[in-house]
Amino acid sequence: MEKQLNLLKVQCLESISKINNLHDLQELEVRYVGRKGELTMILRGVKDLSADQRPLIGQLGNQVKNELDAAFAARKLDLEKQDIAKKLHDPMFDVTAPGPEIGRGHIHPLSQVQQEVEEIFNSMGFAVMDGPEVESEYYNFEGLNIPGWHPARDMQDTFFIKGKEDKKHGRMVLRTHTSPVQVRTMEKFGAPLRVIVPGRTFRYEATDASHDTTFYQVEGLLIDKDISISHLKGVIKEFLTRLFKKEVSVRFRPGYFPFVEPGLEVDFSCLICGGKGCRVCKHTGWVEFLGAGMVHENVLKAGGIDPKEWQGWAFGFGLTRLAMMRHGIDDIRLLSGGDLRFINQF
Ligand code: FA5
Repeated sequence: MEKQLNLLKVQCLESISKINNLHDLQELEVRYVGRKGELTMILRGVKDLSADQRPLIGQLGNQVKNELDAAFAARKLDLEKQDIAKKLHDPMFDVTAPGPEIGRGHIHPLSQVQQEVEEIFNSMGFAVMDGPEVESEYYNFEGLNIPGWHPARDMQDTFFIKGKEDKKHGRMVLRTHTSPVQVRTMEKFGAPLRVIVPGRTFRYEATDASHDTTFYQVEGLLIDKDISISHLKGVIKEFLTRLFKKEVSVRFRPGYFPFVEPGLEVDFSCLICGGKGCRVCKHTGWVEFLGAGMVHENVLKAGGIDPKEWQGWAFGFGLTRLAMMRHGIDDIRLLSGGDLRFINQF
């Protein structure tokens, strides 16, 4: 077997040196060192050798295999270099031709909808604001008329950040809504105000087709003189009509949020099932779209605005749910699932 191995090595090395194209080299490699190649066949006999012969021949077999692998790799590199050199001297080879196209990314469907929302509100005179995702308890709750003892805190049970605490602002939380930016903008700019605040929000929630622990909202805030709910209705209807480019049915219900008085819940007809009922609208035909109402006087005061002189309304809607409607997506979790087969459809 030792002789067989040495003979095979000499023959293979000689054949490698004579090969002058990559295709033949690959065939030769399969013939000698492939899974069913000659070397493998010889080595299959090792198990039948005597106990003292087995390690010696086994070792030689490995050595031959390593030498042949190295010889194949070296010859492959040589032939590739020759190939490139040949191409460069070929008058028909265009060195300036572009290489293979590099795959390009595209804007995430959520960001696409966010851009559309910003454009529509911009055109109605609203500025786009931003606020911190890790927020103080004060701005997320107290400043919005939700003190620590208030039962409404339970509606937005949330994630607290360990370790950071400050006397005035309390603990730090992952904001549960974009509403904290209401008091922040009032403090910074005073009245009158016309802003929207798109951003990421977090809740301690069990997930399902329409609920996630991380989702996007858009806050709207308008403070001026002689402002009423009818202005809110007009703005929401105009916004939805422009966004969906068709009449969407909107329904107003009384709602409770400690930072508005009176408070409203606004739903729109489910565009996934056309109002017939599906798992996204929980078989009701309506999708919970936004919470809204006239800004509570305690919130105006927290923002340094005199409630006797100014009024306003605020709303907050789920941008993620809007993106689902816009693109007919029937499970919210797909949007942050990172599956390229899904995301590349947009
Ligand atoms: C709020 O978050 C209030 N801050 C809205 C508000 C602003 C009311 C200003 C009054 C004045 P609510 O918890 O209902 O309200 O959430 C608003 C929207 O966020 C919902 O209508 C829904 O579209 C979306 N949303 C809420 N929870 C989730 C969730 N877990 N996953 C996805 N979207 C959600």
